[in-house]
Order: sequence, then structure tokens, then C-alpha cells
Amino acid sequence: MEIGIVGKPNVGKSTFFKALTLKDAEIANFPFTTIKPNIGVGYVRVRCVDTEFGVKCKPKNSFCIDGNRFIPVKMIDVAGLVPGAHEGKGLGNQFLDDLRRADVLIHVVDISGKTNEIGEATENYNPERDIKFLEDEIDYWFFDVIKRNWSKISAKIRHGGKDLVKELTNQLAGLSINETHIKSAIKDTQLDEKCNDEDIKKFSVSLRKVSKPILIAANKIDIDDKGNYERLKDRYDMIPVCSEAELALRQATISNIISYIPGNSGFKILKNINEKQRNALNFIRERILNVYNSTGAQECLNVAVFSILKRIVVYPVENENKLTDKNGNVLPDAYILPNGSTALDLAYKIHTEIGDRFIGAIDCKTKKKIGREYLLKNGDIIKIIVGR
Ligand SMILES: Nc1nc2c(ncn2[C@@H]2O[C@H](COP(=O)(O)OP(=O)(O)OP(=O)(O)O)[C@@H](O)[C@H]2O)c(=O)[nH]1
Ligand SMILES: [Mg+2]
Repeated sequence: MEIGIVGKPNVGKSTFFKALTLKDAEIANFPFTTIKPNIGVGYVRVRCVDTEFGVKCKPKNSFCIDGNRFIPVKMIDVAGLVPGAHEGKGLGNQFLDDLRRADVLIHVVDISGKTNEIGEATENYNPERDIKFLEDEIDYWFFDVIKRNWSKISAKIRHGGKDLVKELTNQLAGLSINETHIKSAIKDTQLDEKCNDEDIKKFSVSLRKVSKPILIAANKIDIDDKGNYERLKDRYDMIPVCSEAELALRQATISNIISYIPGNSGFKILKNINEKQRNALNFIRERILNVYNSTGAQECLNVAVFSILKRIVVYPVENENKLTDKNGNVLPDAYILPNGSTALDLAYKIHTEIGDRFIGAIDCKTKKKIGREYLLKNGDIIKIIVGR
């Protein structure tokens, strides 16, 4: 699973990415600082199941702080997009190809309205315009990809007796688009092999909505002095964010200046600091955390993965009584799986060989034996039984 970060230049995409991944990304107050995509690992946060069992976990593929399990997700930060990118404006829309494998997009917007459409400083810009133009540019990207392949696809259907859904699924698999997405968009737009450009455009819009849903990160909430967030929040899937604050809190945590768990509504100062540092931390506490309950950055990842993509977290173990792997690590791994995944899907996710040799599984909470078709639930702890 991958999360793509998109938006126009200078809105704080790289700051948001860096805060969540702590990977070096270049940040600067001018447009097009990022050209090559930054790829990194962020973490979603869930209540660890170890708390339910009164055991202490020993994570391997994730980490746990005070009963909060942080599970890795891949993130990609790309260059800024400007209106007309599909016609070559700005850096064009070629780099959207870096987002092929994204399952969900987080659109970082400067909610304060202090960045114009091409990424320069301004006042009183309406950030709602960005929401529309960004959707348009992604639609054009989809349209271009489908259009490029269209004559091949329609020829195969007309002369080769091939099936439209299958052909589109094959052609678009590289865009992280599956058969369910395609069926839904065909049903929605009545696409058939005789369609024209206008029909393909409509199909692209519908396909984008199901295959690359967009969450809006209303960034720079700290300087939103025009009340844009309050005006727009009920109309969109939108989370108030201060990426700069999240980055500062994470860096202060690494330097042992504060203790802070990403996503929390507060932090503790651990040592004597100078007045400048104290003022910066007080600002974050009073103007961000006390008002919005968090910096919003962690929440964006959680909402994207669990509310929008409806993923679940499952813990595979090898010993159903001790909840350990074969080396005695308690609840070592936490996997993020699509809702509707089965016990067999989990086995294949662990290893192809485990999937091939699957003969059954145990639900470690009830100790009941379950079969390959068992539908996994969020928080399940599962032992897979393999044959020889
Ligand atoms: N006030 C405020 N400024 C922010 C926030 N997040 C980022 N910035 C500033 O916005 C400017 C642009 O940040 P970047 O992260 O480089 O933006 P970008 O969207 O990656 O820009 P490009 O790579 O040029 O497309 C920098 O000066 C950041 O310090 C925030 O939450 N609040
Ligand atoms: Mg950038």
C-alpha cells in the first residue's frame, strides 16, 4: 500500500512528508523545491492488541510506544502541480507517473490562502480553487493514460472478441487500479468500446474517484487568519494540519528535549531549554494542540488508511498461547490488510510458501480453528498452520 502526497508548489508537501517519515526532504520557501520524488516510510497509529491481553509486545516490523503500535506505510512526495500541468505548465504532469502505485492521495493545501496558484507568496487566495484544479489535473493524467491505450483496447474488443473489463484491467494494473474499480467506473459512466473522448473523460473522473481517493490536509492552519478552514471544513474530507509543528515536535523528541507520541494532544518538556525554544513549544501547545487536539499530520495517515481505504490490522503469530513468533517475540508483526481479506490472504502476505502450504489457522483470541475463507477482523491475532 502506498500513500501519495500531492499539491501545488510551496504548500508544505515536503514538510508534511519529512515530519511523518523523518527522512531528509528539501524544504524551502520557493516553488519547485522538490523535483525528484521523495520516497519514505510513515507510520499509522493503532491501539496495540497487547493492551487487551496484559502482555508486553516485542515488535519487529513496527514499533510500539505506551500501547500505541506504529505500523509502516510507504509514502511518496512529488513535485508541485500547477493548473494546466497537463498542457506542460510548471513541471508538467509527467511526474504524476511516480504516483502510479498510490492507493490514496493526500492533497496538501495551504489553507491560509497565502500561496497563489503557481506557488508564490500572496494574500487572500481562495484555497478551495486548489481542490478543484488538482482533481482536474489527476483526471487529465488518467485520461492521457487511457487514451494512449484506447485504440489497442477497442480493436481487441471489436475484432478479437475480448472483454472490456479484462482489457482495461490489464492496461491499468500498473496504476494500482483493479477490476472492482473498473467495473464501478464502467457502471457509473456506461463506457463501451464505441465511446468518444468525452466519454473517456467521464470514465477517467469516475475511475479517479474510486481508485485514488483524495484526503485534504489543510496545512499552515497556524496562519489561517482568514478562517478558511472553518468556512470549508464541512464541504470536504479535510483535516486541519500544521506540518511545521509536527516536524518541530518530532525533531525535539529525537533531541530528547520533549517526550511526544505522534498524534497526541500534548507533550512534556524534559529539560531546561532557552527562551526561544520555550516560546516555539508554547506556541505549538496553545495555538495548535489546544485548539485542534493534535497537529493533524498523524491523523491524515490514519484517516487515509483506516477511514478512506478501510484497511484492517492483523497480528500473525506462531504460538497461539504465548502470542509469539518462534523466537519468543510477543506480537512481533502487525500487517495492514484490505477489509475482506481471508486467513489465506494473510498466509500469502507473510510468505508465498506459507500460503502454498496453508492447511488451516487458529483465531488466537477464541482459540478456535478457522479455515482459508475466514474473513479477518481488525485486531485479529492469527496462527497459520502449514502442512509439509
Ligand atoms: N506557517 C507554516 N508554514 C509551513 C507549514 N508547513 C510548511 N511551511 C512552509 O512552507 C514553505 C514550503 O514548504 P515545502 O515543504 O518546501 O513545500 P512543498 O509543497 O514541498 O514545495 P515544492 O517542493 O516547491 O512543491 C516552507 O517555507 C515551509 O517552512 C505550516 O504548517 N505552517
Ligand atoms: Mg517539496
